[in-house]
Amino acid sequence: MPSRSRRSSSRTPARARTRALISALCAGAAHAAGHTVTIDGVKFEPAAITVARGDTVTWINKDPFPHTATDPGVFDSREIAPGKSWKWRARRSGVYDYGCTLHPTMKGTIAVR
Ligand SMILES: [Cu+2]
Repeated sequence: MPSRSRRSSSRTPARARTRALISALCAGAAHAAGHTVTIDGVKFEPAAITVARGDTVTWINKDPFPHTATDPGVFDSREIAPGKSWKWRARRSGVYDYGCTLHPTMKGTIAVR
């Protein structure tokens, strides 16, 4: 059947165009990923993460008392209340060692590619 074969042969290029469009969108600078660090049991989890420039890191405090995510001179969440979160956008590459100003044993690292 000529009409059926024509239809099926036109399907592949359409799909390829869609795939090309999606990968073009994902390759753009505007495509930023989100990462989550959970604060639970007086620990950052995961303690070390690697993100890309432009990505966002969100700390979620699951403890029943406040914490901070602080790298002095780079970022400072101030007190994140229980059940609340705080977001930071990684704009420059580098390795950022941070901690909680309220609990000196809490340490974390963010590597920004
Ligand atoms: Cu803390």
